Amino acid sequence: MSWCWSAGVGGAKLAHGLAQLVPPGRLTIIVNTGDDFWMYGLRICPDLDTLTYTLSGLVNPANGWGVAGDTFETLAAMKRYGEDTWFGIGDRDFATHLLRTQALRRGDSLTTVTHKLTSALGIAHTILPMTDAPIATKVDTVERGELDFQIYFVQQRWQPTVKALRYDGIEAASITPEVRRAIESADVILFGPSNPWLSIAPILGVPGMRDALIARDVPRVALSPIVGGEAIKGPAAKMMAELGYDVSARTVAAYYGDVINGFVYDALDAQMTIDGLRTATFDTIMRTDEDRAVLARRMVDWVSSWGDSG
Ligand code: FO1
Repeated sequence: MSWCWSAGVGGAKLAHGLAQLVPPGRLTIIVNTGDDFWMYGLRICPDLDTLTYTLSGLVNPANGWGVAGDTFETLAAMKRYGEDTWFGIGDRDFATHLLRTQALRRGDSLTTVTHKLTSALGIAHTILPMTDAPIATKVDTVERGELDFQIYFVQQRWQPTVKALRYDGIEAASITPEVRRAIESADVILFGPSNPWLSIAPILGVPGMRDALIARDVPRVALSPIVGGEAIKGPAAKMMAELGYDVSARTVAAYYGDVINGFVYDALDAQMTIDGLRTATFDTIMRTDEDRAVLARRMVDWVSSWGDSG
């Protein structure tokens, strides 16, 4: 049984739960790269790194990103030179960006260098960028016009009012053979509890991605990042309201459209009916590693109960 998982940062926790359940080599995680950007001449890929650090046990658990116990001496030295230091890259984290940038400059694809880094850290599952083409999520805001993603998310702490989003480079991007193979061989496809507009939209926006997913007659299940009208973490609820959507799990299900045939949302919203999909409600808030494994197990058991009726 192989799984395929499209994750943003919100998805890393459940991916961690699944990685504890699914046999080595049977879980492939397709990751958003719209948050990627250049800083100090280095290629930073936050969602790939969050999954890599989470699955290798290196992640700073307090943030969900960066390396646990990291120091920031390099950043302090950058500051002494008068450089911008609003993006908190730790000294150990720099090693990842240096090696990735060196490999990209040598001509390696992002898929290749991601495999090298995750294998070196002993990760038994496969982490794939959604495409090898460079993609840049742009956030058009009322107060500051169009912002690069990390300027919006980190420097401006996602406070500007969002008017629209676009994903630079997405039209020219293509699905890698590795991603296509993962989708075609998956017995189950899950979409993590990620921000649909920031983390899932870029993945679904890669030309051919939606069709490749919809073509698979297997469980294609999304997990709601909205619980009781709130986001567990990050700007999802604020952004949905600013874009004029009703902030609810139902809106998230509608966003996915025919990409999914199943939807999981939190027991707090159990009174909410969502038509046209197989649905289940669980306690979806993951506070501990144990919570991650329990939710992953519940989702595995639920889709397994679909049986041949598909
Ligand atoms: N997020 C922050 O809110 N502040 C930071 O200083 C920050 C640093 C950082 C460094 C490396 C990395 O891989 C991620 C980092 N993030 C930081 C998180 C990152 O901006 C977000 O995880 C994603 O881009 C949002 O999906």
